[in-house]
Amino acid sequence: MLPPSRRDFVSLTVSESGSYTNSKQWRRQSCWRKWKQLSRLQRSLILFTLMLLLVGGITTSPTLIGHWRGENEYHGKPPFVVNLKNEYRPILPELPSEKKDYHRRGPPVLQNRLQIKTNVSGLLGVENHGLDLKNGDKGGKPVISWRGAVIEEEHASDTDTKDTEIQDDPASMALAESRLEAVREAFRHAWKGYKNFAWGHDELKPISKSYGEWFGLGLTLIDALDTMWILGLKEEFAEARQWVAKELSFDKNVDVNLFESTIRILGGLLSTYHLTGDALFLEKAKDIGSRLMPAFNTASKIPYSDVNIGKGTAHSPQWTSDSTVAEVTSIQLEFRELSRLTGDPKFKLAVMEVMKQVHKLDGKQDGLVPMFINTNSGLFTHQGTFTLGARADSYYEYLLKQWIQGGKTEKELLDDYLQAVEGVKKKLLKKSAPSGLTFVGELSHGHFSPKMDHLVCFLPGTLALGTHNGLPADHMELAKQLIETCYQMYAQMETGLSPEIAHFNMHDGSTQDVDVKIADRHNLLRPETVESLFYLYRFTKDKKYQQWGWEILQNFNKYTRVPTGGYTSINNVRDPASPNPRDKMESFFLGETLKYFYLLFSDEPNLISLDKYVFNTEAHPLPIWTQSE
Ligand code: DMJ
Repeated sequence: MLPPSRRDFVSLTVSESGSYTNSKQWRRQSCWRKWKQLSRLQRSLILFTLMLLLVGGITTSPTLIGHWRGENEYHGKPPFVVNLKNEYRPILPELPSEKKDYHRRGPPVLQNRLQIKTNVSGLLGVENHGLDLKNGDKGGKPVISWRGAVIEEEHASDTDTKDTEIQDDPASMALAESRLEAVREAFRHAWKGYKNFAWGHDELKPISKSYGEWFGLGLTLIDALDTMWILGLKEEFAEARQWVAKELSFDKNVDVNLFESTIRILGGLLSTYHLTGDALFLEKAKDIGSRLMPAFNTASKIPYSDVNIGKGTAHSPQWTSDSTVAEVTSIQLEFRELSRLTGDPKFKLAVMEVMKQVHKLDGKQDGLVPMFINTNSGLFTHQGTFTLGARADSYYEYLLKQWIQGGKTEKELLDDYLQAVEGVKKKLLKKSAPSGLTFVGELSHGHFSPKMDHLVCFLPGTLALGTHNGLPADHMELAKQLIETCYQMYAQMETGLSPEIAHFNMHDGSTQDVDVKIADRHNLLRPETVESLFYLYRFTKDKKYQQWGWEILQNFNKYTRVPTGGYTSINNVRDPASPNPRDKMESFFLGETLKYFYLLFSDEPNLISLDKYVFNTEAHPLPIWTQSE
């Protein structure tokens, strides 16, 4: 781990107007250079004079003293200062216009609220309005950080390489900012479509300018909340928050899928609560979490797939009493966090019972799990097929992430994860021809299939995260090989966009690595490759990962952007002349894909530090618990 950066300003840039002013950055650069050219004595003298002025100013300014004592209109809660322009900002009182509505104030306060040692009961119901409160070591009064998006020098950086030079280079900074702005612009465009044609509904249908319902719960809006916060889209966030406060009700006679509503709705509400400190989101999270609990009332304690959140009843799909393995093992991060926040262990106990059973279950091969599990018997069914793709994928992801969330203390989770990675290497990993790309295939009753879902592209990111947390270095090597493959799944297509499923050629004499069956040529705006590019860039600082992501974003803009607002999934990534829009923008495009693009293009390692947060499988960051909890 490298010594932390000693920069004094926040590198997150949140531009109110959306316009980028290059000249300001140049001015800051040259000031900084001049400062560095001064002698130590000169710097000390200047700092001493500034200190004198500051102390003098504080002791004679009743307004500021009032702020610190809480004697103001915030009823004892000090305000926080928006750092909108990537500038060092001294302690200043708030702008008058920002005092009216804290939701308009941005910027994202990304301090992990857990790791600042606020106790659980203290968190409940508290509205700290974006304040960055740091308790003193021995429970003393909180100290206020005025630095908005949070960068504490003493906190370790995510990256293993020195990135200060990269950030100091004006050309790199300008490039990064223009890409970040491109992501904000893409988000605004997607949001425009959603707002105009699908407001409050689950999904935008951008071509027909209408909407689709899945659960009837405003899925896209909830999934996108923390993305807006992270991107600094204050007005959009405020409007969405208003909808959650006024319109969102879970008291509805509707069947929802346990997994999908947990990762998108419960996960989205919990992470937004953590980022904003706004108790509204915690209240909503408690409500939906409680309403999902009937799913666990089964003979085996393996949950049903569907719950009626109005009636409090749950059931399997009509055609089977099975649940999907990935679904029942990828709800743990969210329910565990809900227990921690509410102090009610029932949520955690229910989901950990599932993990305990799956841990002991027969039918795994080298740590690899089948795709189905029966809610009556609690046993794996349809055994014999092993994949890292659909129906199993996030089981592996959540083994590692639960271990990280819990402070790396739950050994069974780690053991299962490590064994599974060895299983992947032994049974599923092969090389393609002619280029020798490493890919993860599938096993069906002993027969290897060179089929790889785009969903598998979560794996490089997860492997890299494991190495970052002390797991073997060869996981990182594998991650680098696999992300190259995932990138090639885009680059080798005529549109530069990946198909849903690729088949890799393995025989000598092949002229191309990737084949795509006609039925697999669609692209649903999925996030997994961008997600992994983000992890790989965060940990290596290798610019090629940003470059690959940039190419992908441009191709999304070229082939999936709908002029009247929104982005659409497409049917044919092999036909640039006619990609054939499907007329659907999945909620994860805003919840995950655009968020990971933004984090990928940001050079700020503390913009959602991976040492403080763990992302759920829908890209909603949840706090890593400290050892004492
Ligand atoms: C998301 O809902 C989640 O990432 C899930 O784990 C897999 N499928 C989609 C995105 O592709």
